[in-house]
Amino acid sequence: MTRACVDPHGKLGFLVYARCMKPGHFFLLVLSLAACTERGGDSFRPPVGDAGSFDAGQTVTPHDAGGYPDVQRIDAGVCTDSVDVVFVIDVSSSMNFVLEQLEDDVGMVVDAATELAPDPHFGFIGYVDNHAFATNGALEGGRVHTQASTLQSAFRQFLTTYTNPNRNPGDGPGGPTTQNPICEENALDALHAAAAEFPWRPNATRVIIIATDDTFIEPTDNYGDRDHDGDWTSTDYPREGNYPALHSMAQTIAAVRAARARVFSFTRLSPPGFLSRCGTDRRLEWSQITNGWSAPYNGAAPIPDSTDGRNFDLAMVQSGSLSLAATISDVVVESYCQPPLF
Ligand SMILES: [Ca+2]
Ligand SMILES: [Ca+2]
Ligand SMILES: [Ca+2]
Repeated sequence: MTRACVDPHGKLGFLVYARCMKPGHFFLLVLSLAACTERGGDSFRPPVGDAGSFDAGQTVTPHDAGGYPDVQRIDAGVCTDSVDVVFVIDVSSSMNFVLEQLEDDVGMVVDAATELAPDPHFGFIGYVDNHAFATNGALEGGRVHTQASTLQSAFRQFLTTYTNPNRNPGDGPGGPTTQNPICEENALDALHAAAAEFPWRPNATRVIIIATDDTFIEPTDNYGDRDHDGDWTSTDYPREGNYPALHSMAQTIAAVRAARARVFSFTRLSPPGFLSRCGTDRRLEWSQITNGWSAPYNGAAPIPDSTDGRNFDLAMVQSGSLSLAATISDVVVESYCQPPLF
């Protein structure tokens, strides 16, 4: 006899057997059936909160579905979540390859999400030392994209308008160029905006994807203060400007958690070679570019770990050994109908 938990979308969650039952096996079967009953087809997909790699043979811990008004699991056999995914992308000048890969392949992500549930919603925030939503989408004043084509246009437009001339997205297309005096980029305020300002739907599985090759600073520091002297008005290269860090990492994580979203990040696990490094000064050491993503930041657990997400190696994306779109599709599928553990 073979029993299977089948989720509402037809995926086999797990297989159990009981042909010649020994007492211990029978106990296992009872546990398995109980899990099927309690959690429907989701029960045996591995949780996505582990920052490490998956082990197909690992013991799976059921997710806690309770306690949040927008997470309905009354009938655990039926999950009717929609899918909301926001891309938060560092569009500073070393990040061309990410925008180009997304422009080429984001259709794969849209297709994977559509397979989970019809009508997925997407957003895109580009950031350097400040940020902006791409507003050429179909809904909600353009912040919500419903198809690959408008996302592709937005990735290309940000590449041309902000990445290549070193312009900050929050300054708009007419903002000053060559405006990025320290290497750290303002991921926190961009993530905070994704959490707090994207029009998430009440019953959506919510995923935030961030890609960056550096760490960030916190209030009351200022991204435009090149030499950290409390003034940001020097106009010699690399020009200063007033780009205050507005949210701490703790505030940003709190906002993501309040939005019931997960953050999956693509970041470097070690500093780039000398010739590939950001050419300006920096606040934190090169060895600290992992901080907040795959390593603690001022002693606090990194953002993906704190939001039931996971970090991936951006260097592998750059070298072509990890597909950005396939990996994003995978984490969206893994997250679907799995209430985040926090
Ligand atoms: Ca940069
Ligand atoms: Ca910067
Ligand atoms: Ca200064």
